[in-house]
Amino acid sequence: MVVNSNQLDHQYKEHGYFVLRNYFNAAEILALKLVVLKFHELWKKANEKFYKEEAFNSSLITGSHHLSRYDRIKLFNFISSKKIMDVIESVISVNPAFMNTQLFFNPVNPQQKDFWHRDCQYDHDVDVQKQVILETQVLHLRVPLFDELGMELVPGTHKRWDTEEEFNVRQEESGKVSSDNLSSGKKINLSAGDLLVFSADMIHRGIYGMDRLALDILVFDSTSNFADYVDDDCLPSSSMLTKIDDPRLFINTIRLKSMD
Ligand SMILES: O=C(O)CCC(=O)C(=O)O
Repeated sequence: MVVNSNQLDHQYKEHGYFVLRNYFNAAEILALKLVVLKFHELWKKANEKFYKEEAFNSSLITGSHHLSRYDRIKLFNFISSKKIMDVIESVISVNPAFMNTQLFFNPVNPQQKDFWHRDCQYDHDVDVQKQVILETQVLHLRVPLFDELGMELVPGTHKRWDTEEEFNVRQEESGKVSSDNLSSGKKINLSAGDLLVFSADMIHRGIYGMDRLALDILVFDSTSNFADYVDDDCLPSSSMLTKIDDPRLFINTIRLKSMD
C-alpha cells in the first residue's frame, strides 16, 4: 500500500489521528507477534504481582531485560521499517526520534476500568498541559496484534483544550470519574494488521476487552525536548545499529541524548 503523506498529514493536523486498515499483512503480524509474545510471557513472570493487581501495559519492549539481541534487532527493524517510517514522516517530516514502546493488554483485575486521559497530564499541571498541547508532538503508532475493541478518542483535542465535561471526567472533578462516558468520544475498533496513529496528548482511552495485545511505538519531534524520557537500554547499541536497515529514527535519539 502506498502512503499518501499529504492526506495523512492533513487528517492528523485536523483530527489528531488516522487509521490505515490492513496496512500490515499476516506474515508481518505473525513475525512481530512471535517476538512480542516472548517478551510478554517473560515480563508477566518477572512482574507477577504488578501484572495480577493493576497493570494494563508494559513498556521498554526493545530493552535487553527480556529479549535476546537477535529478537531486539528484529523489533528495531520493524519499528524503523519503510512502512512505519513512511507514516511517521508524513506527520514529522524532519528528524523524528524514537522514544519508547509500550504493550497494552487487558488488566487481570475485572474491576479496573478503561480511563480517559491526555499523556501529558501525568507530567504537568493543568496550566502547563494547556501549553504542551499547542507546542509538542508525541505520536503513538498502535499496532494491534489481535483483533480488539480498539481506542476511543476525542477528535481535535490534540489542538484544543477540554470542554467542561471532558475536563471533569479526565481530571475526576465534580463527582465524575475518568471511566465515565464522554459524549465527544469516538470509538475506533481495530483489527490485527491495522495501524492507528494518534497524538499522545489528545484525550483518549484504550477499550478493554477481547484478546487485546497492542504494540505502541512512541515517536517525538526532535525539536521538542523529550530525550530525557528515553531509557538508554531501549536503544540499539552501535553494533546493533549496523544490523538495522534504516537506523535514522534511533540515531536521531542517540544524537539528542548525547547533546543533553
Ligand atoms: O490502551 C490503553 O489501555 C491505553 C492506551 C493509551 O493510553 C496510550 O496509548 O497512551
